[in-house]
Amino acid sequence: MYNVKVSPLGIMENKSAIDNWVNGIAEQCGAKNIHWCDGSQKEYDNLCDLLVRKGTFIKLNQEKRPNSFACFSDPSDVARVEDKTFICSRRKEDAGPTNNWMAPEEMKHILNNLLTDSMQGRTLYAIPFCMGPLGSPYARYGVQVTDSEYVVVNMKIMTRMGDEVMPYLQSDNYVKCIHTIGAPLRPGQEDVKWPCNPETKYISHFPEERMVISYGSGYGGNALMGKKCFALRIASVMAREENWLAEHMLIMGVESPEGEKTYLGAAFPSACGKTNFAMLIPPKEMQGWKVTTIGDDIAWVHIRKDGKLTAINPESGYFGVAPGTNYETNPNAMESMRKNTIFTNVAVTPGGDVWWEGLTPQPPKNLIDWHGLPWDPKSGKPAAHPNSRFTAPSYQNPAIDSEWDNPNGVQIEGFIFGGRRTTTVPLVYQSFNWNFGVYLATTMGSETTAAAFGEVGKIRRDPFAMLPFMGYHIGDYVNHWLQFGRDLPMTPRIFGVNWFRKDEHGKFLWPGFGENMRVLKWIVQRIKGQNSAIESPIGWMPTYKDLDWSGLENFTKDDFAKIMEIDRELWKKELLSHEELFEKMYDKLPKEFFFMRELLLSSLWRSPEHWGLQPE
Ligand code: SAT
Ligand code: MN
Repeated sequence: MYNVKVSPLGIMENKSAIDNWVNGIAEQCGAKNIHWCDGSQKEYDNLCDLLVRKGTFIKLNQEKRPNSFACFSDPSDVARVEDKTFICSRRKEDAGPTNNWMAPEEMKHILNNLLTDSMQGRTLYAIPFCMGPLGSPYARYGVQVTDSEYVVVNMKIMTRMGDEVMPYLQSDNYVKCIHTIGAPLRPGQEDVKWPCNPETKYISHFPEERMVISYGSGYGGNALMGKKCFALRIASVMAREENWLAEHMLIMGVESPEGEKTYLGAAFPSACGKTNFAMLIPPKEMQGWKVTTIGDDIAWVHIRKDGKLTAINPESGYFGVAPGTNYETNPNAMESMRKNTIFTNVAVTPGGDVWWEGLTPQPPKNLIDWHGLPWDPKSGKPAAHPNSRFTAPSYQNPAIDSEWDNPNGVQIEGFIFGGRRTTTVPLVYQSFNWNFGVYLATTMGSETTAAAFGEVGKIRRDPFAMLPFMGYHIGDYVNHWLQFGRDLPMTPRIFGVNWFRKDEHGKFLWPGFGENMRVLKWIVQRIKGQNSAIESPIGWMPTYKDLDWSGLENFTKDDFAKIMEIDRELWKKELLSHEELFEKMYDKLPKEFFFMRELLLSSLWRSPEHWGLQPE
């Protein structure tokens, strides 16, 4: 192995091993030339200009959206492709029952053929990048090669990249990320606005080699490989080996009126409002409470020397869902994307601004839809794609936490897990202990959303909101969480939430958004031992009086009883359906889980009078 030294000037003395790797790929892929990204603003501006010239980017109105761009993807390339995402571990059983698996040699054989000459007529960009604050003991490094300028400029927002990373990069400490859109440009052939391979896509992870090869897609988690490919799938494998956690979690700070700060990690599946929650603005009646953002999507959690947990956000930007975002639902996100932002698959107004469903009650006239065509409001089709996104730098978030770039991370005192559940699951409850919390998170269910290609609205078990992002066997992952807890002198508290419960008429029972602060306050107070709860069959729950209702007095005790209701028959069914997941991971299912399920089931048989559930 090469040992690369860092000179006092901070310039890597020898990057030839990495150079060789990049040059080899460029040669195989038949790239026209190689561009090592320096990460400068000038480089970013030049690439955006190039994308405008190519017709990929539309430069937005400079007054309304300074230095911002919109683009429309190919209709085949609008979300992650889970059926084309593979974990190519050497042994099939290491990928587990929830991942697609292919033997590394077999996948490499396929990719070898596909990669050959795949970048013809295009520039190969080499992006050295860092996940986490530069120089942090918890940061990890990567080099992505790509033939997509769109990917380079998005990576510039989402990661620390370019020259500043070079001093930390060593030939044996980086994750190899190979990306091609799979659309070679033959001589004389005209380029399209969103080149990709509409037929063939492979997002392939080789965990043992710390390598990812992504072919055929230019969009989101398929192509911005620092995100799900590295920071979750590959990092989850590293984390298990090195005893830490790589999680699909936002990290938020909650400050009380007394100035006491509590940091929490919260996991929700894609497109269930993590960005909104991470940027929450409390209702004005809850004076003095404040929420600040460390991250909105991914958390890397480590055990400190004192046994407490610390977390960093490996990313430096937001790749947030646009539809539904507005000045009411998420003013901080709106401010974050006021300038220096890339919009993908939103609609564009004649005045050069952007629009999506839910931005304003009435759509502006003469919109261009996400297909790049004039939009007919009567068509019944949305103007913006349901998974349209904004890519915006973290530092533009008015609610950014002062510690967000702290190399030492922030101390995590609690975890929240939540899915999108129309029925059954109450607004909030606290697990009896760490193990029950792991059970809760493992059996978490959610209705599917547009963030992944496929049917929307079906319930699927999504353990820890990690199902699409697991780099190894789900059973090993759950056991890792249990073991992790055993290593902690004091385990953080674990909570379940559900903002999405509906009444029998299909109406949401909870107003959501800023009002979630009421739930958060109870959570923080529980962590600090400052608020009460009653025992229910599934965990500790607040009664009506335990929550702060100032400003939401029209939410009655009856409403609360409804949203907190534990329907015994539904819960018996719920527990039975856990079987389906357990059966899948049977060989690795922690033995604790059988007993916990039995315990939960048996407490459902207790009569309601004993739950103390009546709101007093
Ligand atoms: O496309 S991404 O994976 O980046 C977004 C998401 O699904 O959370
Ligand atoms: Mn996500």
